[in-house]
Amino acid sequence: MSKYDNIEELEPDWRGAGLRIGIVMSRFNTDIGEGLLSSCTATLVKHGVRAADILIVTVPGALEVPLALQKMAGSGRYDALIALGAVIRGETYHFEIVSNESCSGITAVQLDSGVPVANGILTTENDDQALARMAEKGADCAKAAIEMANLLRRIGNEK
Ligand code: INI
Repeated sequence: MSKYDNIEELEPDWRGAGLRIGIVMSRFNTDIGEGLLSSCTATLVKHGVRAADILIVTVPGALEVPLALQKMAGSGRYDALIALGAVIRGETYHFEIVSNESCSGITAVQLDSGVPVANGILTTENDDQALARMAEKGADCAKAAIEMANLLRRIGNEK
């Protein structure tokens, strides 16, 4: 039950067995993307997701991520999706446009489709900040995707 008397609470469930996960990675900052991807896939597998149930696709940049996610969400084949990439301020004059448009597109996909999308597009001032954050961010996204897939299966089927 829960720590609140007589009130049911759905606890986070990080068991990944049987879940089908799609990952879209931006290749724009490949080293960061690969770092995000390796910690993300390792965490998915550690939590029980089968390698055969994961599909990785790559796109040129963060602005292409939402469209690939939208196509995957519409296929009905995935319980959750994960967006990975990095937008680095030092490398672009249109940092705000790329990061904001990518982020709002990713949010739109999950709200329009009902398929959860974990957002692992890092937005940083420089390479060093992205390198420092990539391992934790990739793992966080793996756990968020599993948790949200399990949560959405349970909401509406309580008790
Ligand atoms: N794409 C990124 O993923 N990260 C960036 O830092 C970046 N910068 O710096 O511009 C970036 N731009 C490319 C963009 O996402 C598109 O691929 C491009 O505009 C073609 O549509």
